[in-house]
Amino acid sequence: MTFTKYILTSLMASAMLSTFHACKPKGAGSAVSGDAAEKVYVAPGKYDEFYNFVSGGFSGQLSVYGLPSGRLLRVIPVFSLDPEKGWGFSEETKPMLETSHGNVPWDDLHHVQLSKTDGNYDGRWVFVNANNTPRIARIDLTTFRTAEVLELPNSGGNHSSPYITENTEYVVAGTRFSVPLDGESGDVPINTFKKNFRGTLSFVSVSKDNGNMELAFQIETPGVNYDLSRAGKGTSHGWFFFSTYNTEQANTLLEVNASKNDKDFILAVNWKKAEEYLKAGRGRKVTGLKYAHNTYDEKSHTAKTTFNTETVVLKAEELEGLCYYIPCPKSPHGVDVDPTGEYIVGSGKLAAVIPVFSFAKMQKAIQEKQFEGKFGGIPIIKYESALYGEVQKPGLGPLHTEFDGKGNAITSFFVSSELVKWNIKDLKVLDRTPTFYSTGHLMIPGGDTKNPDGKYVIAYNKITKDRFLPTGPELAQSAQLFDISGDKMQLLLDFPTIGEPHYAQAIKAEKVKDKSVKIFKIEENTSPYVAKGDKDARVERKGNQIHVYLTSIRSHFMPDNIEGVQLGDEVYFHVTNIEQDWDMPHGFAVKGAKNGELLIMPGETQTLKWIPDRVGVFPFYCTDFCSALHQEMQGYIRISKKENNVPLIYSLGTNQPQEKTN
Ligand SMILES: [Cu+2]
Repeated sequence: MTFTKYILTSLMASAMLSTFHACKPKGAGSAVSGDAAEKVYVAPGKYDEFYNFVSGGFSGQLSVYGLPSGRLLRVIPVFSLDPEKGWGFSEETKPMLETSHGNVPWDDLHHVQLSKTDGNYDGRWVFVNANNTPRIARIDLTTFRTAEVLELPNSGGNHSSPYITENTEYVVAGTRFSVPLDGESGDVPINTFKKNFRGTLSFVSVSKDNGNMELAFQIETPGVNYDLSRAGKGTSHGWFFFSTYNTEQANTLLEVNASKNDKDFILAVNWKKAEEYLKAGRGRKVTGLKYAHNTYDEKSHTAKTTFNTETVVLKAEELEGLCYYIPCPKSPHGVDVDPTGEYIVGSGKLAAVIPVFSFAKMQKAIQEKQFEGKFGGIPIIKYESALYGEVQKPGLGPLHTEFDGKGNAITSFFVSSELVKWNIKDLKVLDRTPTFYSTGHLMIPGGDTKNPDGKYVIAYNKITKDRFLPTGPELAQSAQLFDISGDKMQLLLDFPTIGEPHYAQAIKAEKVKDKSVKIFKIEENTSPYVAKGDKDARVERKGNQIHVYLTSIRSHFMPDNIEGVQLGDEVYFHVTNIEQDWDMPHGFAVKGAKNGELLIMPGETQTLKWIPDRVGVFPFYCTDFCSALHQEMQGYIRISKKENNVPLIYSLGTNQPQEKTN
């Protein structure tokens, strides 16, 4: 087996090398045809047609591009500190990074899912996953800011996530790493994987009114690795499909030991049935857990963390009709459902074919019990009984498939570094085009919905040797845009990305753009630290805490001279931006602060904590260029020795009150 694996590995390696060599001669020069520039040119002052939400991978953030131009519009901080926006640095945003492990300042953001109504994007929210410390975040598309983060218990690497059902009933997360469950002792020998390690699938409900997430239930399964997943839709609505690997249940040298089986599984879950079992009280209540739920309130402009302690677990092997395995060659990555919901495509990253399963055949097989035994107590449907057919000789290393809405699928191939278009009905390959290089995920706008917009496909490439000007040892990973409106895919554009672009989604701009919040109304600001106008601006001492209630407006802070603070004090700058004008944030920074800046939107209050470490006079200033007199937007705070007689005073413009200050 090991020998076969090594042959396979070297075969792949040589295929990858030959891909590089084979592709280079027909590289950028010849791969781009004459009208490409015209097709991606968005004239100055014009808007793009799509918003493209792209995973930032190990940056922990989400980036937003315009399509077709590839212009970077915004980086939305989610799981990682972002000094540019003060995310995780202001007192108000710190709770958003809270977890059962404490404040975690980073994560690995892989997948992006736009909220759906009736199987189509509704433009309300984007959900993203944290792969390292398992979490799901919800970004509000009126503010383009992270509104909520929910930690997941009983999970070890939240990779198969955050996939969404047809009406955003649930955001679903399968654990990448099986682990001993949180409620039980995890202090077990690692080589007891088969006995003690379990896989969990988390179903997180989403409120239709405000998007709030709650962990509704988890399904406990045998210990395997979950990779990706997709909800059924249309005819298969009510089902969820998860790709698994390491069905060998290895706990060491997975590159060999988890690649032994010819087939792993797609796990089909009947989540409507799960709801019935829950109602019937068949779930097991698990207590003594700890997982964080962080929410950001745009009225108080403040995040809070609550810790949950319970969940309900359904044990798959004990509940008939809940789960079925479908064999799938070989270590599948993508499991993708076509726009009708009838066809389920498995992309085995070590497989030589692409299997397409039929939902109708699968249902028939279940009814007729066409099983080939069980795995961990869960029935395995016979491969042929669920199979619609195989795409033959598609390429090497299929990873992920999306749909063009015209009866075709496009699959990305990492090893042979290409996109391959094939017909869903007759499974014939129609077209193939090289990518530069080694594509992971691909994306068609709406490509996982009932109504894809089959105009473009984007390949998200892992390797970009020779595509951009050299920038030292590391080169930006890239997005590569192709026109798919004709029979042949046409390369249009490369653009660099932030971190590692795993998955991405794109939505028509008109579904989002008119809902954009432009300011926060100052009269609706309920922050306990707001200063709604200069009359509220003040400095107060509470023990060793100094609370500075600052207002900012073009082009001054009120107050801008502060004295009477002493070493040992903690200073809290509560800055309210009292502007009520779109695109008019102010920043705030103070010398020596072991912190980021604040970036405060119009009508918002944010707080910077600063512990002075020496005596002196310290300037603070606005960091975001706001007016012709931005350079004048500054102030001073004086720090005196402990036990002095400098009174606490503050002023703007008047040097009042005229206290004597030694
Ligand atoms: Cu300013």
